[in-house]
Amino acid sequence: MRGLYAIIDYDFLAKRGIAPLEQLERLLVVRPAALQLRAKGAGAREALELARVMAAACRARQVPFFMNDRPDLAVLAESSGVHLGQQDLPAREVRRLTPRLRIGLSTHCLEEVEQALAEAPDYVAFGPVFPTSSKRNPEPVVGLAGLEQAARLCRQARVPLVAIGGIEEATAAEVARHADAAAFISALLPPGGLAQVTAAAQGLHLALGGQLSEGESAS
Ligand code: 3NM
Repeated sequence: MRGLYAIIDYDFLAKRGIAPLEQLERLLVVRPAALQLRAKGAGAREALELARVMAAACRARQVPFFMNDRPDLAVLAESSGVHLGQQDLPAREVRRLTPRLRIGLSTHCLEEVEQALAEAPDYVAFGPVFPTSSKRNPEPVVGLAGLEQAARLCRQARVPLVAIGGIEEATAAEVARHADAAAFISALLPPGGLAQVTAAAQGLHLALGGQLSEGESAS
């Protein structure tokens, strides 16, 4: 996993009157390292419908698709995996439900990183690295110094590290010195709106050391 981990945030987009599938198309052009649907404000039926479309589109591009929070929806949508927060089902319970899903675990301090690594997840997400306004009640900022410490633990365990929270193109290269990938919400929807999504995603993916897919240019 190297480069851009794109998050499509249902609530963030709804506030701006943008349909999640419109952002999806523009992100997939870049072939990010992974893509997640975060749909905290959507009902289960709507979230499932969206996840099904997204999972299929991601599969066609060979982009791993992760459903946030909900292993049941992840299975039904035939997702690659599920991203679990500290309040969601534990990884070992999800594995009892299904051994098929890849599992990403969200962490916010080194103790949580250690606990997460003990579950042998497919990746660990760690943040917020910088202040963010895209999450309600975010945990304290961990900074680049915290990220560096988390990276040491993840490297030892050979588990990919995804940095998250307040990261922008200007800080992406520095983040990539420690993390394998970085996740974004707001930087994927610049002030120019949908028209700038692909360019923003490309810039972030390249700054993180991700590779552009065949036929794409960095222009
Ligand atoms: N989780 P932006 S920070 C969804 O620290 C989320 O676990 C975080 O959005 C964590 O790129 C965050 O706009 C928000 O800051 C990421």
